[in-house]
Amino acid sequence: MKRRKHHQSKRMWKSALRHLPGGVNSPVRAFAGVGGTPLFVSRGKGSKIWDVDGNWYIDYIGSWGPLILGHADPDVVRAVREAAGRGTSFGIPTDQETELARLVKSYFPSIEKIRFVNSGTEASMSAIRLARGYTGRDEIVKFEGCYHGHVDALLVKAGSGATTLGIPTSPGVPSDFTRHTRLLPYNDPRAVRKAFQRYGRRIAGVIVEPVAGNMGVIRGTPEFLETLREETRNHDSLLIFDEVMSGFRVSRGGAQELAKIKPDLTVLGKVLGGGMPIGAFGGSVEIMRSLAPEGPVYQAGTLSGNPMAVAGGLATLKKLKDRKQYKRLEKLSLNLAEGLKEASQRQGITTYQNRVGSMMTLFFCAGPVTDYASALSSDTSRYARFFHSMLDRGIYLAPSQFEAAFVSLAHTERDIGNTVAAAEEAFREIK
Ligand code: KE4
Repeated sequence: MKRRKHHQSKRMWKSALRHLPGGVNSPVRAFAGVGGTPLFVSRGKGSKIWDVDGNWYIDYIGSWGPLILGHADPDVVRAVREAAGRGTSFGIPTDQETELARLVKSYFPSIEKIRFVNSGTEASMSAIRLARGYTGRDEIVKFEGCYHGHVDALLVKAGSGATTLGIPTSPGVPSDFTRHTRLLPYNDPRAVRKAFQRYGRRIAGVIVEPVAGNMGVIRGTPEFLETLREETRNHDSLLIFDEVMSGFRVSRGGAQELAKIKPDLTVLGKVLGGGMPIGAFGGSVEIMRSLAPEGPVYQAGTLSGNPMAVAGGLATLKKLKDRKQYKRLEKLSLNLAEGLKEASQRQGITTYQNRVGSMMTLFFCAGPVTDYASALSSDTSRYARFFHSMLDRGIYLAPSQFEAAFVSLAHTERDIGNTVAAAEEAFREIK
């Protein structure tokens, strides 16, 4: 196998390190979880990306979830280009924001009103404030290994980069800011019932990834999610589903559609913008009317509902309307998962796979992986060797064991076959 050259990436990395903290604008891109020098990308098209040295890769990150249609989808690019030509931002209402709201509501019946923001973090942060303002309570419950963006009050035993970098609780967050954040183990209905018994009436809301993707992929069990719904309802707390990653991804209506559970608030992002900066949170009219300017809970944003982001979102979500798109994603993803499992078995490598639709994680442990503790039992150094062995073979996976891999509608059966073949060689190499 021809070793790939990365001279330009190395040169750019040196320069980036002089100007950007850790050389990146988001920690997980720095390869801290797998070692080595990050690649610099020059362009993407469909399922492929090209680095600045001209090497191409089949991409399973897809910008960490947004690119369910693949890179540079022609309809998305055209829509964003045309929006830009009409003006990049106004800070004045546009009808397209209302059109996107209507389209999201048609996919998420639990959402009667929605507010657009600029990132998943902003959406989670705003949903927490709204839950506290609406209920008049302070306590928020989150789960170990779940990540809801870098929100001060939620950066406790967060997943994603915070796990990859081993920062269970970030410095810079005063203990006063997390005093009202209660942490419970994921997928533990008993712990949920106990918590509500002890302080249910003080809980403003529970925020959860119904399909977790930030400790690697772990599905919330039906009993866990149903217990959350029952206990929050019985104690007049709000159930907040963070579907930034799972929304429009695991199903057109997200994890709530699969689980048939109606949360009080839903947090969205990623696919919502098709690669453009956007987030959103929404719920019943009754709750959302507490939000400024209708109600007293303040929330605002210069670029919220930005025309180019909204255009990218409309173009993306319109292409997801036909459910057969999810049938195709399921077929491709199942083939990939099966292929990887069989290859690891043939090579005698212990792996455990979690997959929900087109998001999946191959854990390097015996499993089962059902919560943060079992995810952490994975052999991260073996994952790192696998990651680099796959990279050398033109397959770009998440540079961390505690992330998800995403299949897009631009991936082909040939991509999947090539990926499984590369994995067979990589498993052999890391034995
Ligand atoms: P952003 O602020 O990064 O747009 O969204 C935060 C967020 C909220 N909720 C969930 C469930 C999320 O997965 C995320 C962000 N996900 C990570 C990937 N694990 C983003 C990648 C990164 O931080 O660079």
